[in-house]
Amino acid sequence: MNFPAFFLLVLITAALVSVIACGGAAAPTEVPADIPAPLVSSSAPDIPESAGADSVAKSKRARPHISTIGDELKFDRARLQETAIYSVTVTFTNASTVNQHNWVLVKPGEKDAVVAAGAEAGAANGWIQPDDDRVIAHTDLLDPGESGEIKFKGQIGGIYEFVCTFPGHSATMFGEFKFLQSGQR
Ligand SMILES: [Cu+2]
Repeated sequence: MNFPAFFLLVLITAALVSVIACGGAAAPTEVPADIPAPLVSSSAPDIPESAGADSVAKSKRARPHISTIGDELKFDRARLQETAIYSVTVTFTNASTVNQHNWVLVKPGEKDAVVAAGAEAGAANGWIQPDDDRVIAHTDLLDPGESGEIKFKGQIGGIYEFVCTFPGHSATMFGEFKFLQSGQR
C-alpha cells in the first residue's frame, strides 16, 4: 500500500521536476537574448588573445621610453635594459622647456669620442658627425617639448651607452643601455 503511494509521489515529483526543467529551459531562451550582447563585447578582447603568433612577435620588439627630467640636463633613466631581441623602438621625449636635446646610442666606450666628433660637426648636423660608425642609432635633435622615435636592431649582448651630444650636456646626460642575450640575467 505504501509502495503505490511512494511511486505516485515519485511520478509527481518527476513530472514537476520536468515541468520546472522545461519551464527553466524556456525562460533562459529569452535570457540568451541578453547574453549575446555581453558575449559580443567579451569576444572582442578575445581577438588579440587568439592572435598568439602576433603577441609572440610583439614580445621581440621592445619599446622603451625615456625623457629628460624637466629642464635638468639629465635623462629620467640612467639605465635601459633589454634582452637580445629583434628590434627596439626608443621614444625620447624632450621635457625641457628651454633646451634642445638628442638621444644617441653608441657602441661600448665610445660616448666621449662621439660627443667630441659631434661638437665638431656642429648644429647643422644636429651635433652628430654624419656617418659616425660608432653611433648605433639616434633621434633627431629635438626642440623643447618635442618627442622623437628611433628604431634599431637588437644588439649583441653588452653594455652600450646613450648620451645627448648637445655641447655641454654629455657630462650629465648619459646612461647605459644593456643588451642581454636570451637566458642571461
Ligand atoms: Cu641635451
